[in-house]
Amino acid sequence: MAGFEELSKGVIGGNQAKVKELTQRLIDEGAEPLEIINQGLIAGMSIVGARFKNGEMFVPEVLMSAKAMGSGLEIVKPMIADADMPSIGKVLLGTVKGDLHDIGKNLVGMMLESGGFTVINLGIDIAPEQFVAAIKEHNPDILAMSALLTTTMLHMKDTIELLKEEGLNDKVQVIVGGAPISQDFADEVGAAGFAPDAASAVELCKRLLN
Ligand code: B1M
Repeated sequence: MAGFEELSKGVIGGNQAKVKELTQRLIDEGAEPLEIINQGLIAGMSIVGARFKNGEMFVPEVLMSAKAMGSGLEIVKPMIADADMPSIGKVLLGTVKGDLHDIGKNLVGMMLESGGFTVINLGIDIAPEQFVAAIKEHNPDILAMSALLTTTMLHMKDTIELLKEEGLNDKVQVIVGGAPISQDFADEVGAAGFAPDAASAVELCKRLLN
């Protein structure tokens, strides 16, 4: 069916009105909701992720694309039973204690959602105890922590230590990211992975769950 490619282009261009119109047109023409999501919306967002990683697209454009994708999803979601919604894993996301930066974290959350993950975004200033309580409540596959300050990044270590104490380290894989974080730091604190940007975070989560 024609139209999926046009829909992905709408997502890539961050054009909410076009994405809404094309999504509705595809539904009217009898396209399956899951096809619209996979071959149109997610296909477009995957290209956005790759271009962002290569430096061909920048943060404001990616945010526009994520919003455009969201406006298409809003239309098709009610047509799909919750059990059929494609989710390839659950990610619990938050900025660590004492840290109020959330622009990059939210971008990571949007890209993960666009990549097919269920994301529970806890917000900012999340203490190790709050991460642990949320893991017990939501049972995620992955815990993704963000830190932008050299003073707060150490709370990632505290959280991983607390997970071990609580016997949760076998149940959830921890990944870390944010401007001051490196692969060396991730190794040092015992995280399962590090992602330097939002697109890499999606790739990393997919790799860890494979
Ligand atoms: Co702040 N700030 N800030 N700040 N701030 C920085 C981080 C800083 C580098 C600026 C500087 O001095 N050059 C500096 C940190 C120095 C350091 O520790 N080494 C700094 C400072 C010092 C401070 C304050 C202490 C300033 C003060 O009050 N004296 C204060 C601290 C407040 C607090 O958190 N307790 C503070 C406050 C703020 C604002 C509130 C004003 C605002 C935040 C608004 C908000 O987030 N809602 C702010 C901002 C905007 C910045 C800069 C300018 C931009 C950060 C940003 O959003 N970048 C920043 C300087 C800079 O980075 N140029 C700075 C865009 C974003 C898309 O990138 O967050 O790196 P980023 O996310 C990337 C990757 O890192 C990665 O993917 C994202 C997308 O590709 N990623 C992950 C991020 N999280 C991930 C999680 C993952 C995986 C990947 O999961 C595994």
